[in-house]
Amino acid sequence: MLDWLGLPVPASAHAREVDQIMSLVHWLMLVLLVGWGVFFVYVLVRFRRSRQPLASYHGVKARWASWVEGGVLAAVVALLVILSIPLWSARVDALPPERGSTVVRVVAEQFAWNVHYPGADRVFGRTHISLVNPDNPLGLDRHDPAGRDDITTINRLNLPVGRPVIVYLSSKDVVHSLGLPQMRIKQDATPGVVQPVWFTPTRTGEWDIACSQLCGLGHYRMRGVYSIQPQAQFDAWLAREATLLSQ
Ligand SMILES: [Cu+2]
Repeated sequence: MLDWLGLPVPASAHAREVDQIMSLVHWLMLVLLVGWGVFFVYVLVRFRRSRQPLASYHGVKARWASWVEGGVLAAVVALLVILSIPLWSARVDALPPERGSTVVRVVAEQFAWNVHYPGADRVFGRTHISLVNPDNPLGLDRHDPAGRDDITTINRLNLPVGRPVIVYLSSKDVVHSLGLPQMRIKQDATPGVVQPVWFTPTRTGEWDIACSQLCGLGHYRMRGVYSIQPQAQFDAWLAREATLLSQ
């Protein structure tokens, strides 16, 4: 029932719930489109000039018109109150505990995604704007003890499958938007704000990170890759990056 929209593969724990709402909204819109379309054609024929030479200024008096309006209103309110608001609050009210989750910072800039892993100590090193340069786009302080083992990448977000991921999302310049279609995640990255986003990947695979806000002339090339990997593969990658750091 959910595949008729042609959505990307659902690869996170909450993906199907989002799809369900999208599907219901589309069904409602389809019913409205066809319903109003048929009614419009009926009105054109029924009130054509040859049959109705004099205009009526009183409008429709029939009861059924109000019932139809009321029905549409009830369907929209039901979608919002029964489905959308509970799903939204489940997504944003509380984060999963950091212990047991993969925690990562993503800092957007024109036109790249900077990714920051806390390393083996699970603590992010200090970052400061004065340290930002082309070789250190995150401004990470490697002299900070917590920052020595931190791993950074550009346009590559590797994550393990099967446990929650918390992304602390921010931006260095303008408003960008982290779009992970297969995770059913889309969140604006706003300068000056650190916005947490979380999801639980349920499927391995490699897909595009899309910037979903028109963020400047190079917006079209602000493309990254995210890869959902088995835990062992992810751990091996982190270990490899850690060895590269110590060389
Ligand atoms: Cu962007």
